[in-house]
Amino acid sequence: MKILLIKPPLNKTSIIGDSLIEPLELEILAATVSQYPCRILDMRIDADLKSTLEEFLPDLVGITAYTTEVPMVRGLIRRVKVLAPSAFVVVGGCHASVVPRDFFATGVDAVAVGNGEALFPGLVNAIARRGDLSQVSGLWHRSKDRYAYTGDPPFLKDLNTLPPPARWLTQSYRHRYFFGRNRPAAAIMTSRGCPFRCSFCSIWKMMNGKYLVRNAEKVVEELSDIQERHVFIADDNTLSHARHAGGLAAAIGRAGLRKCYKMYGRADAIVSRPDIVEQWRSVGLQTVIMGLESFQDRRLTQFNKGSTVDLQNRAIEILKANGIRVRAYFIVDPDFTRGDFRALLDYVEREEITEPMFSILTPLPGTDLFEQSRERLLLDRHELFDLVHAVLPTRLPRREFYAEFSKLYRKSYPLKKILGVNGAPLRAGRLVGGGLAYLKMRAITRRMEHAYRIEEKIHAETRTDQPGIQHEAGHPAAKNHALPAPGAGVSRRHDSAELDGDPGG
Ligand code: B12
Ligand code: SF4
Repeated sequence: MKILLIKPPLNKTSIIGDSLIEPLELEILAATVSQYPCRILDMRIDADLKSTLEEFLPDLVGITAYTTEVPMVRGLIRRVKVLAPSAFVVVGGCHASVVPRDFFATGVDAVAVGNGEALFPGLVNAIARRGDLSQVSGLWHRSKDRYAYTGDPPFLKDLNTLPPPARWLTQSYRHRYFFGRNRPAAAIMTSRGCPFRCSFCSIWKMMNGKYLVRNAEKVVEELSDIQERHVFIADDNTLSHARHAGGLAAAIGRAGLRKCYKMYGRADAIVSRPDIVEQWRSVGLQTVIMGLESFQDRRLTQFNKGSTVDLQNRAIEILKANGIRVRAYFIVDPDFTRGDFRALLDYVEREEITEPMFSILTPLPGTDLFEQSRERLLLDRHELFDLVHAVLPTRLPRREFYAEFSKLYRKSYPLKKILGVNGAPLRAGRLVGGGLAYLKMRAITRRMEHAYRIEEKIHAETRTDQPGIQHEAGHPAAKNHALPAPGAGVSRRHDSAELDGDPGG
């Protein structure tokens, strides 16, 4: 029983690309079935699907997909079905979990819902023994001309019983993974889920509202095996569990690990426990990524963020006082006027936020925001749900909206800042590195200005042959919060759906 796990290639239309992170989801899945020969093909780096299939001859091919990757993954499934007709093909991940039927037309053998650790070993064993797939919970599986649902997937209860991710399977790619200017960079998860309920976020839905943390010793053990000096902590929210965050920093300190960390953190957690921030700084915390989202309390309330602008400002001060870089994410509402764009830029300048990132408010399938705004969706192509396209109507004319959006980046990253001059003597290395970064940023902002052209092109090319975003969300985990629409991935045992479109690929 040979297993091939695939990370799809990068979208050609993707505008921002300042990181390439290891496919943790696939390494995590592979670790759960380590008794079988397994390979990971990261097509963002190695696109040679044909040779890999011909040489490895997998019995099972598992593919992961974000919403933006749906069209690409549909094509990929069809190619695998042609090149390796006898392989069982399963797709999973955060999009498959909320809109499983988006993959039915490809002829995929199964769509996995929810966290894969609990489901994958059962699925692999069932296929190896030609067993009954209806016994594997959390699966939409092909059965004659229908897809049958096997019922709610088992939810993760304890992260400490899981084996460490199978990083050896990405050994040949590892030097290529990076985050910003940190290369090579590894990724690790120390917790899963988030206790907050932001309306635009799908994470808490995916985890059924649960927030799980790992034992500090287990994390330190995993960190000790990581070769890279730069480590991106890919948790959704590391600092909100004070005991976990503090205990982890202490354990890293005791182990004497010398690494540089980047992590997500909320303003309220930072303000309530500045001592934990200090503790982390002393063990190598370099950057905190904060979803500040807005410069106005009323919008924070609207997003159900559970934070205030005052808290954010205090958190920024604490991080700066500790010499920790702040990468701050802001949401640009399609409703923005020119005045709003100006006010956001003023806020970024006033608070001296050196690494602001901007994304456009996007109702990702499975979120509360999707439920609230699905009737207003203007664009329905999956690729455009990349947070740099306005899929909802804009108040400003679209061209002007994108010009203003691009200006946010241009003005926030002037040449002087990218070169890191600030009165210090300019070294050759920094001049070259900074110069290249500046040119890259200019290219990105120019593409953003013309984002409306990309949206027109994608719409024209795909409107006729690919179904767009489904107006349905069906993750069983979301059933208490968002309303699954009729016919969507509902959670009754052995529910079924017609195969729609071409099943053969
Ligand atoms: C790190 C990260 C990134 C990294 C890339 C990571 C990578 N290796 O690809 C970077 C920074 C580049 C990035 C970029 C983007 N990201 Co991002 N990112 C994350 C983050 C924080 C962690 C990802 C991770 O490692 N998760 C850990 C793994 C274990 O979780 P998982 O992927 O869900 O996998 C589990 C299950 O889904 C399932 N599973 C997954 N695949 C498969 C396959 C099979 C066969 C099976 C059986 C099961 C299965 O089992 C896994 C184990 O439980 C998540 C948040 C999150 N918690 O996931 C957001 C998240 C994935 N990102 C998101 C978004 C929107 C984006 C961007 C569009 C944002 C942007 N404009 O830059 C881009 C899109 C990139 C693209 N390729 O299109 C959304 C995706 C929502 C969606 N519906 O697609 C998330 C969920 C955050 C959110 N706010 O909702 N991201
Ligand atoms: S946006 Fe961040 S704080 Fe809000 S629910 Fe998602 S992970 Fe939690």
